[in-house]
This record gives sequence, structure tokens and C-alpha cells, in this order.
Amino acid sequence: KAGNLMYFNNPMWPGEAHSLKVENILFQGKSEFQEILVFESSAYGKVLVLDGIVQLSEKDECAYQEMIAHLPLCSIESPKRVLVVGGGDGGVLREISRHSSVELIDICEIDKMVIDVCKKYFPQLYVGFEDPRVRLHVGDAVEFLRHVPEGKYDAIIVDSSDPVGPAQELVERPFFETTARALRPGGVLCNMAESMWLHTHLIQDMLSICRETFKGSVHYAWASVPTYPSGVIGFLLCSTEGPPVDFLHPVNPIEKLEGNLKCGRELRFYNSEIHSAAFALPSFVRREVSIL
Ligand code: AAT
Repeated sequence: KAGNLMYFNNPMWPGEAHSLKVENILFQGKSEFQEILVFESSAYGKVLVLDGIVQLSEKDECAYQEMIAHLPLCSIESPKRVLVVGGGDGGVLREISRHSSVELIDICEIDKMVIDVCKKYFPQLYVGFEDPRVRLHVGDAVEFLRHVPEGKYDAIIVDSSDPVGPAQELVERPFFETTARALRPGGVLCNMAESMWLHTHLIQDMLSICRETFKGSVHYAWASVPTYPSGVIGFLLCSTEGPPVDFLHPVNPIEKLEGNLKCGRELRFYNSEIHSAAFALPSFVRREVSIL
């Protein structure tokens, strides 16, 4: 109800809840895959919720979308072919469109209803779909990746929901193996990788699978996103065997990109300093993910 706090509880963050004050419920529906809710919050603008989990808010989406797109794309020279997994809101596409070297942006989103709802309620994210380089594939990314020719992409960005429901397989070994296969030598993967405060085991599992699967480098980075549980989100960055990738020092700095403002807005969060800083890990995380 308007004026009430909406609480977000989930077994993925037991013993705590986060909450946002509701101004107005804008959309409520159920797709073949998940429950979809859009509401106007008092503090963070419009919010997209899938199966009771906040996916984005207008105020802080910049942090997540800019980081998940530019951490990988600024780590390689002139990325050309990019695949986005999930990301049906269009925000990651909007960020990729700043890179004028990119020729093809494939996106594989499982839920057409997410795309349609975002078209209506989040035009400043949906704008990403209007880039003529974008090719939309509606379907399960696990299946899509099985048919991708070996070495097709320079970068794969997995902007998927938490591993409950349709995204479960996106954190499992076979999925990482198919992404590695779909990347060219020295290609990069950037995967949404949960919260270092809440999901150490999941992060450890993903890191150990990726250290075996990706023969280049494997790193963990993080950023502050206040509307995500515990207020932070992580990113797993991996490269395949080939020309070495130094994720910590972007070779393709965003400040030098000419197409940077093509999507019609300034960057709000990401810059080259934030890029390098994102790989600095708290001591407990270093130990737990055994980075050292
Ligand atoms: N950019 C905003 C945030 C998201 S959206 C995640 C998207 O992944 C959803 O639209 C969902 O439908 C899609 N998805 C889930 N599983 C699959 C799949 N198997 N194949 C293709 N698309 C899929 C993520 C926010 C992260 C929140 C962190 N707590």
C-alpha cells in the first residue's frame, strides 16, 4: 500500500530484510518464469523486482550496469562482438553502446515479459535495445550458448538474476565451460557475483570452477549498490588463454572512448580509478576467496 515499507526477505539473506517505502505500485504480473513487480519508491525512483528480489532502481542502477559492462570491455582493446546473458531491462546494452569498436551485441534474455515491462516503465534503460548493433534472442542462455560457434565473442557479460529460479544453471560448471568455449583466445567474461558479505560459499564455488575453466586470469571485483542486499555486489572477471588480460589496469580506458556519450547520458559511476579500485578486496574476502 502507498506509504508503507515493502520488505525484501529471502533465504539468500537469512536473518535480515531490507525495505523501501512505496509511493505507488505500477505493475504486478506473473510470466512463465517469474513474478514481476514495478513500483515507485520514495527514495530510489522506480524499482524492478523479480520473484521478490530487487533487480534495479532508477537511482543506483548506474553503479551496477556501468561496472558490469565497462570492467570487461575496458580491459581489452577494441572489443567487437559481445554477448549479454539476461539483462532484459536494456541497461547493460545502453552501457555497451558507448563502445564504438563494438560491431555486434547479442542479448539472450529468457523472459520476454521483463523486456516489455521495462520498455514501458524504464525507458532510460530500454533505450539500450534501440542500438542497431543489438540482436535480441529470447530464450534460455544455457541452451543458446550450446549453439554458439567456438571463439565467437570478445566479451560475455552475464547480467543474470540470483541462482534461484531460471538462473540456477548460470553458476554451474557446464555453463562456465560453454562461455569459455564461446570466447576467443584472450576474451573476457564478466559475471554478476553476489555479495561478499552474504554469499562467500557461492563466490568460492564460482571462483574455483572458473580457475579451472579459464586458463587466463580470474579476479573478483565489487561495487556499492545500495538497493541490493547488504549494499554491495560483486563481479567475477575471467579471461581465456591467449593474449594476457590485465584486468586491474584498463587498456581501453573509458575516458578515451569517442562513442562514450552515444547513449545520450554521462557516466554516473564508472571511471578508470573506480575500475582499478574495484579489485581491492577487504582482508577477510582475500582470505576467504584465497586470492593471495
Ligand atoms: N540489469 C538488471 C538486473 C538483473 S536482471 C537479470 C535478468 O536475467 C532477468 O531479466 C532474468 O529474466 C534473466 N535471466 C535469468 N535466468 C536466465 C537464463 N537462464 N537465460 C537468460 N536470461 C535469464 C540482475 C540483477 C542482479 C541482482 C543481484 N541480487
